Amino acid sequence: MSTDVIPATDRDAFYARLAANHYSPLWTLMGGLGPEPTTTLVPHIWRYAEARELMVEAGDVVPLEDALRRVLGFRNPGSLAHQRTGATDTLWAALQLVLPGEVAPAHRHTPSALRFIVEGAGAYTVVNGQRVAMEEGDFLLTPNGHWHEHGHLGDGPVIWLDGLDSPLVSRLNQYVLDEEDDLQQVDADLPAPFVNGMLAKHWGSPAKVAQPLVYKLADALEVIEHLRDGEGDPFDDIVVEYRNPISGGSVMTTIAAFLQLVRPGVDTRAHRHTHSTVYHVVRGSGHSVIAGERVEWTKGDTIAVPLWYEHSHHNHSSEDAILFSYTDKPAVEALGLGRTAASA
Ligand code: GTQ
Ligand code: FE2
Repeated sequence: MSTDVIPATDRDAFYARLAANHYSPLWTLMGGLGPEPTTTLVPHIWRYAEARELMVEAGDVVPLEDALRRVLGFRNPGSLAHQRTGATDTLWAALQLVLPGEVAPAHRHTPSALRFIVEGAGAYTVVNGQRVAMEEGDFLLTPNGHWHEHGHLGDGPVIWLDGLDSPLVSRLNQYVLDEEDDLQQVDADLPAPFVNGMLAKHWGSPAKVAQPLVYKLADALEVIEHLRDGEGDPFDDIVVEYRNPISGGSVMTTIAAFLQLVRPGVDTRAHRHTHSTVYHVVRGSGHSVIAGERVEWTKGDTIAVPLWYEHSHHNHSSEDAILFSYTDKPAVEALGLGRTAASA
């Protein structure tokens, strides 16, 4: 082995030969890596007043036959031109509008989906043959692989927040979609007690749904009420997790979901973590401080906190502030990448 210095041009020629023959010299690839996770994405708030107006306009501009699903995704302002990002690197967030009489046809996909109903009444979703009514404040699940379609038998628009792990699933090259022209056969005898219970028909065909698909706001608020006078979590105040009662774990393999009360007068401590979060304001108003910037929020607003951004929540009003949120924490932890740091 020679100890002579190799001229740079020879080195360039060598690198060109490596590339031409499909080799990667690791020592040229380590730039930009350091002890902290990084993302081009930024914290952002989509205000309901604006989003709702655009959503209603989409209702005029695009008939549902054309759109199939009238969904306005919240695209993170830090997304690169052709990047399939959502609100965060891993989580999609969107508003969806269904007008009376419309039907969004049946399909299934590998991303898991959740919905939080923001306004309106009379819409429903059918998940693996089970029809589930959508009422304001309901939290609904469409775990991956489950057939689903949406319809609306009532009056007036129904708008909900969609949350999916589709950016994560896309990065894994695993976004697979099956579409049907026909609507699903609705199982009249699948019992409604899947709503916050686990009574399933035992004879005949096996249950097509293995976990509850709906969680009512009133039930979650009741639990929060029991906890209100306690100490609360330093970073989130009074927070409860929607759980899968069968596994005891998160509602879906990749996504965990929460409802929290930030009590009047509360300032939570700041922290950051390697999972990212989408918050949606259910009631009241307040502000968060994200990476040192104050973000005021009120009912209907949706806020993205990409991974590793420091954040805290504040309610300086005299009313309760209720936030719904979901994260990719179960996915991040399953990969062994979970990490949290409290701020001083
Ligand atoms: O309603 O099934 O926001 O498939 C994105 C993809 C909603 C849905 C979204 C979807 C849906
Ligand atoms: Fe879907």
